[in-house]
Amino acid sequence: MAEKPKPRTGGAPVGRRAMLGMLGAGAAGLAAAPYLQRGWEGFLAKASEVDATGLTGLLPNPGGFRYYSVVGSVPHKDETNYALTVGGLVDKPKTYTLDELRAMPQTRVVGDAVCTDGWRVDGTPWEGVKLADILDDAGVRSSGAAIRFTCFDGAYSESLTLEQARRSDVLVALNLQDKPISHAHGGPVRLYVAPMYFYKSAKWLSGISVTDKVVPGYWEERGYAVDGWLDGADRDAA
Ligand SMILES: Nc1nc2c(c(=O)[nH]1)N[C@H]1C(S)=C(S)[C@@H](COP(=O)(O)O)O[C@H]1N2
Ligand SMILES: [Mo]
Repeated sequence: MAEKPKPRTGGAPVGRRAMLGMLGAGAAGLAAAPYLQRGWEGFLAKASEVDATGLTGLLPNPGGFRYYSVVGSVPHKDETNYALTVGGLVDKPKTYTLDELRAMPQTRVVGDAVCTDGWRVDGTPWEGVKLADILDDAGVRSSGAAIRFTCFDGAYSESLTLEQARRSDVLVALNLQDKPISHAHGGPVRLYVAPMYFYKSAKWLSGISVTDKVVPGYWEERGYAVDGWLDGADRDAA
């Protein structure tokens, strides 16, 4: 698979050592900030906001995950302002609040997170609403063939075929490792597509639109496979 080009905001690329130095300075500046209370993950999220190179994804993280975002800063959303809009080729377009998603039947999927950059976190429990249930509620029209996902970071997008989207191991996920998904991991709501590379699992999910054909997502427009199957995935599973 093609190597992921690291997003840049222009100017000369910053070397990894220089970047780590900048992070060190940033860490001192964070001492009085609430990020401290969020621990390592909060630090990584903040560091990434000040790191336009995206290289903070190279830092080790005790949880095994690395923080990715294609934009520098992402608004924080919670039950007071989160909304998931379902539309496109459906009979009943709908907008869900976070509380409405929490009140729906929850499914637990234990699966792997495998990034094309070479790191992985195996056997992680995710919980949330089956995407299939949301599609059933919306009433997908016969002309619908694929799903386009959009994100409140304002930049990322993803896609699945309708058949892939209806699998029982594809979640509109609310919990990760038995806790509400943190902002850094794409909370309060992200997609989790267990049988595919982790780039398919869009963070900060805000839109689900049924389309008549697959619209390639952010990384797919930049050379990634639209079908992101992991090696050994059961492609025919329901
Ligand atoms: N909105 C959004 N979703 C995203 C990404 C992103 O940059 N923005 N990166 C993808 C990639 S390549 C990976 S590996 C995972 C990383 O998830 P994490 O930051 O929770 O480890 O999110 C995926 N979903
Ligand atoms: Mo990734």
